[in-house]
Amino acid sequence: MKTKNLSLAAFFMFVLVAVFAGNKVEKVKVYGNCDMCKTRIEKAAKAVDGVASANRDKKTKMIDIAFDDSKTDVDKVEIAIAKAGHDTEMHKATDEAYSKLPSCCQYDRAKTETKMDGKMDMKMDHSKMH
Ligand SMILES: [Cu+2]
Repeated sequence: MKTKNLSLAAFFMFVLVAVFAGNKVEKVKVYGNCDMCKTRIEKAAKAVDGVASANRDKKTKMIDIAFDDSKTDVDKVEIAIAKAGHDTEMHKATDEAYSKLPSCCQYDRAKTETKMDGKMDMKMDHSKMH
């Protein structure tokens, strides 16, 4: 009976290792506004091969990404999100991808832009932009 319990315990250990091997959860910040953004971001993350689930909290802007680290990594997921038009701390969306977002989804990225090209010119003439 004792050996049976031991082998049972060993079996469960094996199952646990098999289930959790290669599975990682990472939390990263993704910029966006509304529920449409949330859906778009999660869809982009889940489209990456190896991603099991993605859940973004609208309030904290943090996305939980569960993925198989033998197949993908956070970098790849963040690049996919950036391609969908949303900035992450590590990967910025291109202006083109950003401009394709519906206007309600064009989150405030003034700060990140300043960081990106080092432009500190606040006297920019906005009338020329329209
Ligand atoms: Cu949106």
